[in-house]
Amino acid sequence: MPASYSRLLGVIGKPNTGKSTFFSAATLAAAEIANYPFTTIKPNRGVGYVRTSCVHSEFKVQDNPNNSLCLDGIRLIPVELIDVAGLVPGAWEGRGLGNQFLDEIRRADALLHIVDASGGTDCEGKICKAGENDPIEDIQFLEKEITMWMAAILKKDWTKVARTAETEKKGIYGPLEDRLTGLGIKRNYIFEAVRKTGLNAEKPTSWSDNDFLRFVDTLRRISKPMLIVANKIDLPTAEANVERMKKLDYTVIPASAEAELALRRASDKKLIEYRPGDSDFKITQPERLSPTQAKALESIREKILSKFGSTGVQEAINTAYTRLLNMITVYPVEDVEHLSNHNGQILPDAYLIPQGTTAHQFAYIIHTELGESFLYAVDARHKTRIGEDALLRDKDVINIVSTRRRG
Ligand SMILES: Nc1nc2c(ncn2[C@@H]2O[C@H](COP(=O)(O)OP(=O)(O)OP(=O)(O)O)[C@@H](O)[C@H]2O)c(=O)[nH]1
Ligand SMILES: [Mg+2]
Repeated sequence: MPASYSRLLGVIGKPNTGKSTFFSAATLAAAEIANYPFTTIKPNRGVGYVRTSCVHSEFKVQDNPNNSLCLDGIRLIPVELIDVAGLVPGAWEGRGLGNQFLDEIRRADALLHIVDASGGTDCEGKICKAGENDPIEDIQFLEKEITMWMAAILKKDWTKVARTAETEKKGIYGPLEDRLTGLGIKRNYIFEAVRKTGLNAEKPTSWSDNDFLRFVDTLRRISKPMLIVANKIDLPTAEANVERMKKLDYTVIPASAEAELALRRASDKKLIEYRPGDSDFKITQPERLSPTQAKALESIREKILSKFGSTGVQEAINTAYTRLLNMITVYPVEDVEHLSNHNGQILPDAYLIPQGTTAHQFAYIIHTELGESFLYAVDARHKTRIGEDALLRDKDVINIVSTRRRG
């Protein structure tokens, strides 16, 4: 299986909001779920999917997926998720499972913040009266925690770093990059944060404490983009909160992780026909369902699917990839006529790659050797030759022509 251009999604939030339920629903991997805070201590890693309509129907071919799955025209491309311990206020200073949690999201490229939209858990995840907790406060506190954690990492020797950067006239980018690579933060993110905040990178000693925090907060938004999963929408107190959250400047996906988990498990047992992200399901074996199960499924249909269009779990993962990470899907093939690889498998692979990737960069993503021996690419849809600098588009089917034969 070719290495996919993989990104890691961090499933985060305060305790008891449904992170592990979301993770389990998305990956069908086992994860402990319970109605009290800090059920998860050790992180769970698993594979979920980005859902996209497969190009095989457009090309009128039968495909043989290899690095991904294809369910009746829906291509599911594997992506990695990590479910971590809950975060409580003061985590950056070590409260709760604080720093341990934060360390686990170092490698995450984007964050799914699971919020209890029903307001039924307090700021530490303990059950409270439904509607009593304000999820908007949960959003704000979590962002602050992550910013403070990043600031604490940078602050340690900031004065010295800032002074040296100025006296040696080397600028602040190199030293910042050294300290931030462990958090998956690249130099271009640092450039962007400096530009957005309008701070003087040549004179970091002139930055006030407030400037410094503003810089770190901007850097967090750029390097760890986040969306809000407004979970537990099956509960009556959630709806008004979802509407309030949507008025703020966040991407908010209403969700019921519990409903998705029930549907995925029923589908896994072949009791229903349901693909992740579908807006409805079909009961295939009514005789095998108990009256309670049948009622629970009907309630999911009525209260969630018909009302919100889906359970939101798949939509959250897709939105993270398309909107937060700006990824597109491209299908590499070795034979433009048959859309196959050298084994004759048709449309075997679907790659998630960043928008703005050129044909030549794509060759490197597939294989270093293919990048090095790149000649040109062929767009299989239009049967046209495209140059190395051509930007690939979503759902492109691309053949890379190189000086070497692969096999
Ligand atoms: N009503 C409702 N309950 C949910 C939903 N998702 C999760 N829950 C419940 O919320 C509780 C906490 O779920 P978990 O998935 O363990 O939450 P967590 O965020 O991983 O919790 P910690 O690991 O303790 O931080 C459990 O009782 C779940 O059944 C949902 O969509 N709707
Ligand atoms: Mg958990």
